[in-house]
Amino acid sequence: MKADLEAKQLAEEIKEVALKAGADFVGIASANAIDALPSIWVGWTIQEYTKKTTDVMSDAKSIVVIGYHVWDDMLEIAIRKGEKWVYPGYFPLRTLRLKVIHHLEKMGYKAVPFRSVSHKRLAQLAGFGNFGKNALIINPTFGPWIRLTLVLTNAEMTPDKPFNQDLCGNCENCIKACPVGALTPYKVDDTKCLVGVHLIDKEITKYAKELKLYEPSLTKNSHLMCTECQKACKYGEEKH
Ligand code: B12
Repeated sequence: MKADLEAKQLAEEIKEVALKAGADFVGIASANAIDALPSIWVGWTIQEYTKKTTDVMSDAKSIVVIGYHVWDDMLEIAIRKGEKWVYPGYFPLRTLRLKVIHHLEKMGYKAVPFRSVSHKRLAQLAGFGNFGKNALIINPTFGPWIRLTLVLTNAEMTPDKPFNQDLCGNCENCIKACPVGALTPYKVDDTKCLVGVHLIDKEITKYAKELKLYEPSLTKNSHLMCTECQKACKYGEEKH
């Protein structure tokens, strides 16, 4: 009973820390809940199966899921740096994650960034939204305009309830809106998605016209990433 109360209080405290630091919402998922799901191959970025929490921390108990609202297209900027791309719109997430990590460490817990896992699955488990036909997590208030980061910890915290409502229903606006036909319900073809094309194709000739139309270039090395599938979503419109 006492342990339950402590877990609840700690969850509240951590949420407050992240919200005060500028997060738009925060949720808790239990390590057991994500470990119960089968691992999936994430060849795109990490070339391996998603990790179990215990592969990263032997006594892992909870994951703090942090959500950040993309309120303006400028946060979709991608800037080429040599062979690599940097995404300044994602920088605030690092600060938010660090604040949570420092707070947990000060309390004597272990806390590390959790990368090798599906962020979208964790967001659904932490109650942020449903996995939509645009292959993104859709939050009832912010729609798909959210970005995610995770902290794995051995602190016991009361988990939030998973989001189990279907927000998409019969709507297929995102699928129709994709200028290159990269979406089929719940799946993005990374060889077609304009955001992905930059990363796999150095020449980028096949979709040159679409890139010009949907990914405006601001400077020699930068462009705004395509957001057509997000714009088409009926959730979060008025917030963006
Ligand atoms: C690589 C990558 C891409 C690749 C796509 C590769 C792919 N096939 O997923 C490309 C470059 C195309 C891409 C594009 C974009 N991405 Co991206 N991407 C990632 C990244 C780094 C890894 C995803 C990955 O490896 N996927 C591989 C598949 C196998 O895993 P998965 O997508 O997580 O989930 C699959 C399975 O779990 C399965 N599944 C089966 N049952 C269930 C049940 C549930 C509930 C769930 C959730 C899933 C699920 O279906 C899923 C799709 O196949 C993640 C961050 C991360 N580490 O998770 C961001 C991430 C998914 N991307 C994100 C975003 C925002 C985008 C873009 C909008 C670009 C942008 N502005 O940042 C576009 C949108 C395109 C689209 N409509 O999906 C956000 C999503 C936020 C949200 N609202 O959901 C993430 C989480 C980044 C972040 N830190 O916030 N992305």
